[in-house]
Amino acid sequence: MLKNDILSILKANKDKHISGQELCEMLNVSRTAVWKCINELKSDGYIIESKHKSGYLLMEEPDIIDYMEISPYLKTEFIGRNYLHFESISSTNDYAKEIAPRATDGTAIVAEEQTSGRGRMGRHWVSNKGQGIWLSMILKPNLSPNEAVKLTQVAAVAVVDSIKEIADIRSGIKWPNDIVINSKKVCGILTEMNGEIDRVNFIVIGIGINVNVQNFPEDLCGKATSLSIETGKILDRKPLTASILNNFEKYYRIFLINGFSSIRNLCKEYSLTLNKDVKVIINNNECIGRAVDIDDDGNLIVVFKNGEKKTIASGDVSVRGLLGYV
Ligand code: BTX
Repeated sequence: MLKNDILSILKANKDKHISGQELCEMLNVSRTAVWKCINELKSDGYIIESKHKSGYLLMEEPDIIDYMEISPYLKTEFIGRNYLHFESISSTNDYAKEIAPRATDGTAIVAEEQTSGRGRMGRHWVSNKGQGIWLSMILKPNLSPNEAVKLTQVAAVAVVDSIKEIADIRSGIKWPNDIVINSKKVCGILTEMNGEIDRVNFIVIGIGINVNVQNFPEDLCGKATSLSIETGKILDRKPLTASILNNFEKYYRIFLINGFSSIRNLCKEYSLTLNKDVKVIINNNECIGRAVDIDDDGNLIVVFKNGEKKTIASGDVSVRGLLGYV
């Protein structure tokens, strides 16, 4: 795409002006085409100085996570290669489900803001403008529905690695779908599926990460945090977005080839739930037990006070730590 090529050249030449003529020759296009793209970039929020005789200079880039901005960091083959970016959307998961029947495997939908971001069981997910990564991926694997539910944990492992890689901070997984730092939720994962009894048509994995959020609504204070709050820095969302897609593709491939057991050790290593007392809520009944293992199917193994050992499948239950959020 010409606009992308022009932006790459301007980014690589931040110390000197590049003339319209040079751009035309480098890209083998007309002056008018270059001028049109420069104007488009300006309306996308790029501040570009245009100087008579010297040419164009990129002065400032907008803080957005569209494909042009994240692609220099993207190493995937198919995850995120079809990438749809929105200024504002109701919910990236809702949109993903709408387009999934026609979309290619690995399509990513990313928004700067969600007006009706969702958690599990219709719970609201706060998705402030430009302060997080609100992302959904459409997957079309040849899997049965009970295999597909394990993908939440595959995504969780990818997110923990990306947070370490980009923010240089250790996070952990509150089984099965939350990423937590210092006992507060920094990321939630929502996996939704469309299929038959024995076959998946498509899966949508929604990931919401609080990156530069500074303030949360009152009801989330003490429960939610952001990477910025935890590190004391404003973080660049671009490499983080790409890193999540990169790491997800890596683990997704391992999962498809070798099954969940190949990811299990990392899930256990990153787990904040294991070896803790947990309150398991099944059909409004609360039982207290100790989380002792995650099995080869991604289930949580809990030993209850009466000695009874139970296999808890995600989706069946709500698991809460007894002390604090974890
Ligand atoms: P969950 O049901 O486990 O968590 C939802 C709960 O988390 C809420 O009831 C609230 O207490 C708390 N919460 C709400 N917003 C935030 C926040 N920003 N940070 C921390 N805690 C919060 C978790 O569901 C799954 C969330 C997935 C969100 C992604 S964003 C992209 C995609 N699109 C979409 O609509 N949802 C997913």
